[in-house]
Amino acid sequence: MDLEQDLRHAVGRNQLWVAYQPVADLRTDRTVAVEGLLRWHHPVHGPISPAEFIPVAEESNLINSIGAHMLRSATHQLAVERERHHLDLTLNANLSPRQLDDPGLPGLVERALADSGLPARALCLEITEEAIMQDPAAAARALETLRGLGVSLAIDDFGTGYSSLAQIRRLPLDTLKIDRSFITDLSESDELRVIVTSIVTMAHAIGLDVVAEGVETAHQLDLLRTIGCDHVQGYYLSRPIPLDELLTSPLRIP
Ligand code: G
Ligand code: G
Ligand code: MN
Ligand code: NA
Repeated sequence: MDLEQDLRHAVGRNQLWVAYQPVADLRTDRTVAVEGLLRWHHPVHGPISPAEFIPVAEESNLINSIGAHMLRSATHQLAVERERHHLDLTLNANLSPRQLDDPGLPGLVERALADSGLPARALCLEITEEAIMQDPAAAARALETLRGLGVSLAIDDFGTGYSSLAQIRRLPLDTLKIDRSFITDLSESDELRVIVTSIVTMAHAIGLDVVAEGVETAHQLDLLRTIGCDHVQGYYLSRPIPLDELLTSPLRIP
C-alpha cells in the first residue's frame, strides 16, 4: 500500500481524528489536561497508528498540513467542551521537529487560538528532544516565540534522546514528561526508582513540573506520589479515547 499517497487525501476526506488521554494532578487527583493524539481511520486498512503515519508525514511534506489540521481541530474541540462542561482543562498537542522549524508555526498557533477561542494558557505544546538537539539555538528562538503567545511548553519522551538537563535548563520550558520506558518496570527496579527520583528532583530544581507517562498500575502511581512527581498519564487512568467519551468519565484518578 502507498501510505504517503493515501495520507495526502486523509485530511480532505475526514479520515483523521483526535483521541484524548487524561493527565492527572497528583495533589488533587483530578484531570487537569488532555493530550490530543492523532488517529487515522484508513478506508481500506482500518486504523493506522501515528507511530506508522507520522514518520511518513515527516518524510514527505505532509506533516505541516496534518499538524495544522490537528491543532485547529483539537483547539476547537477542547474550547467547545470546556465551555459546555465548565472545565478548566489544558490541551497538550505534540509538535514534530519539522513543525518547530516551520516559520509559519507561531502564526498557525495564534490563529488556532483566536479562531477556537481557547485561551493561550490552556494550550501546552509538546516538543521532543530530537527537535531541540538538531539546532538548539534555533529551537530556543522558536520556543521563545511560542512562549510569547502565552502557551506553555513541554519536553516530551524525556530520557530517550541525548539532551541533558543542563541544555534543557536554557530553554523556556514549563514541563518535563518522563518517557514511559522509565515507568514500565518502576515497580520491579530499585535502579529505576533512583533514576526517576533524580529526574524529578533535577526537573524541580530548574523550575519544571513533571509528568510521568505510561502509568499502568496503582503501584506505579503510588511510587510516583512518594517520589514527588507532579502529574501522571497512562492506561491506568485511561487509554486515548474520543473526547466526549472521556468527558463522561469521572475525570479523577480511580
Ligand atoms: O497515540 P500513540 O501512542 O499511538 O502515538 C504514537 C506516536 O505518535 C507518539 O510518539 C505520539 O507522540 C505521536 N503522535 C500522536 N499524535 C501526534 C500528533 O498530532 N503530532 C505528532 N507530531 N505526533 C503525534
Ligand atoms: O510520544 P508520546 O508520549 O506523545 O506518545 C504517547 C503515546 O503513548 C500514545 O500513543 C499513547 O497511546 C501511548 N500510551 C499512553 N499511555 C500509555 C500506557 O500506559 N502504556 C503504553 N504502553 N502506552 C501508552
Ligand atoms: Mn506526547
Ligand atoms: Na511522550
